[in-house]
Amino acid sequence: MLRTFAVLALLVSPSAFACGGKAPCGSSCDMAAHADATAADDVAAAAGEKVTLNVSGMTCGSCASRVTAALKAVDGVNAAKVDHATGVASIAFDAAKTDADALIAAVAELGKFQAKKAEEQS
Ligand SMILES: [Cu+2]
Repeated sequence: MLRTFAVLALLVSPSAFACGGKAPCGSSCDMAAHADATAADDVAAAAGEKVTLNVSGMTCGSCASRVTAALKAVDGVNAAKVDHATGVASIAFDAAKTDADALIAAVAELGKFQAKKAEEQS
């Protein structure tokens, strides 16, 4: 558990970004986006409305980092966490400032990934 957290911390820390400017998937790093990623990683503990998106097109941790950074750059996002292996993006946001459609659009703007709202679990 502690180890998992350490790995996650490495993934989201710009200085520790493993690809050094060249993501393993062949796309270049967007370091500006990484620097912008100030929102929290703990979605469950964050305030606001929660939404889960399914993101397709991610092939590695660098992809997940780019999607995470794009989500966190959206005004009103309190926390975001993205898993490239499952394609699941969890976001906590202020419903007065943004909505799921804006989050989906932010992912689409990266050009490489497609997001859609996960099926509601009831
Ligand atoms: Cu990648």
